[in-house]
Amino acid sequence: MKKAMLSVAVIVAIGFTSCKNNTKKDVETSNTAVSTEVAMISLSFGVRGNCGMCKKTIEKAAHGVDGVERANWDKNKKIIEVSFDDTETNEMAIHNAIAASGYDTEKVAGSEDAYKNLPDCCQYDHDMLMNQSGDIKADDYTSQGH
Ligand SMILES: [Cu+2]
Repeated sequence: MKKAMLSVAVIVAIGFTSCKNNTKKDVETSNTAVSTEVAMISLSFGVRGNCGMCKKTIEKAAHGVDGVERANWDKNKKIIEVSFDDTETNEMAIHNAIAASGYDTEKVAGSEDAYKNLPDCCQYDHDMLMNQSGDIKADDYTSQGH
């Protein structure tokens, strides 16, 4: 009889231990999720363009870069906001992809061949001002540091 009681106690003890282990695992998983988010970088830079079709082309080009999670071009301000995983890509890769689709960014001139193939309404003026909000100036942008 005493022996039976003892084995019940042992089983209960094992039960508690495995519960504790499960809890610990959950905590570790959520820590990993947090550190993934820290690797995301968000920034914005000037891109020339005219209309909603330009917006589609520019954003599609940005999304074509592996690691880009979000791309939103503002046709009034001539600014694109991008979020990307900096372990997978970098800012210049996004500039280059947009330039290859025919659009000037503030660091890379757009491909002339791609520009010629854009619809007439999209053939923007190469002298167009970028970053028209006044919120983001070229100087502020550079001082974001690298
Ligand atoms: Cu357009």
